[in-house]
Amino acid sequence: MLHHFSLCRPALVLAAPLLLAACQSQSTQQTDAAATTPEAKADSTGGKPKFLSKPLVSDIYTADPSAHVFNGKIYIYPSHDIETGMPENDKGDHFAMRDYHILSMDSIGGKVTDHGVALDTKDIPWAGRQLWAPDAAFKSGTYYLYFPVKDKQDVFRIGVATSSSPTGPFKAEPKPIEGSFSIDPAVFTDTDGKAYMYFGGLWGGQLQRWATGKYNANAAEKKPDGDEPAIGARVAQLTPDMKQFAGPVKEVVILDSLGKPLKAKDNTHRFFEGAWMHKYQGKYYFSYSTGDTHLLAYAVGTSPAGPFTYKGVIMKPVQGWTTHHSIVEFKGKWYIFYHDTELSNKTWLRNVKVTELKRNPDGSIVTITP
Ligand code: FUB
Repeated sequence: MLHHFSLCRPALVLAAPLLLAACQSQSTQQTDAAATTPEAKADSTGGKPKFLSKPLVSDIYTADPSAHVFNGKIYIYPSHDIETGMPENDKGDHFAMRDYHILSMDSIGGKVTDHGVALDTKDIPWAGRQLWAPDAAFKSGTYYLYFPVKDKQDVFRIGVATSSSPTGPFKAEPKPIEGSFSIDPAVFTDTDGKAYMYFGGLWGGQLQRWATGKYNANAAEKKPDGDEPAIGARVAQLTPDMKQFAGPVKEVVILDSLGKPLKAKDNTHRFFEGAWMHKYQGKYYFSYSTGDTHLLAYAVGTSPAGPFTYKGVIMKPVQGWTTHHSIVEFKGKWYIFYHDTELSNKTWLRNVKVTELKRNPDGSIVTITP
């Protein structure tokens, strides 16, 4: 991940002093998203709102929302952004998150509950720093929280923690998932009950350091950028206990309309970070962030491990450098959860949002302007 303000959309000035003490609160807070978030700002060229949706919560900063429906209710597993004063750099050191808060809502547009701290870095035995984008899954009475964090050698690994409640608290396994690396785990359980983890992220997410299968700390952060195939996300099936990889880690291949793998230099289409999988009418929709071109894109395939054929843009750039999303069906409609920086206008202090995801009759996704 890299953060060039010159690449960001025009800055908005929005004063939103947050109660930072509340960020550390472990108590349950109720927030009426519609009532407490700032009003959308009018565009200077007309009366059109500047933002499509409002932040779901405004008393803490949240990002990277992974949404799931458990027991008829929506649960959101986001990153918890905080201000630590770490200087901004190309490795994303300023994303120095330390814990997770889980959010829930009974309905879209209804009250959002912040369930307080569900997992803290200090309770992960192998963790060093930077608790980035998580995901969750449920199987046989247990909720699983998957999280990327740098280990004590400053290498991103993916861990798993369990709870009997969707909101935690979660207890971390003593070691990271064997063979895991990089960031942004997204766990998808297919209709046959098999579960898969998609993961990986370029640049600050360290995926390029694993090109040979072994860790190379000296790999160039922004290469390859030429005619060679793009670096793909990774996918691995999970063991029945959901705590390990059941088989080899494979690369997710995205093909262009001619059936050729996307090239590394094709940064408006290729995978960068933030993978997500959902199934619609028997097809597998692999969606992701294009990173330095700030798009959410998708590709479709007939198998959970791919290959997938690039189909289009789900969402145009948001305010802020990073784009990260999840897609979930709730009461017959599809929704996309995403983030931007409406509350802070700082790339590392984000806020999660939701809007409806619409499709054309052929299953293609209608592009959203956020
Ligand atoms: O939140 C930290 C990182 O920023 C995530 O892991 C990426 O997907 C990007 O959103």
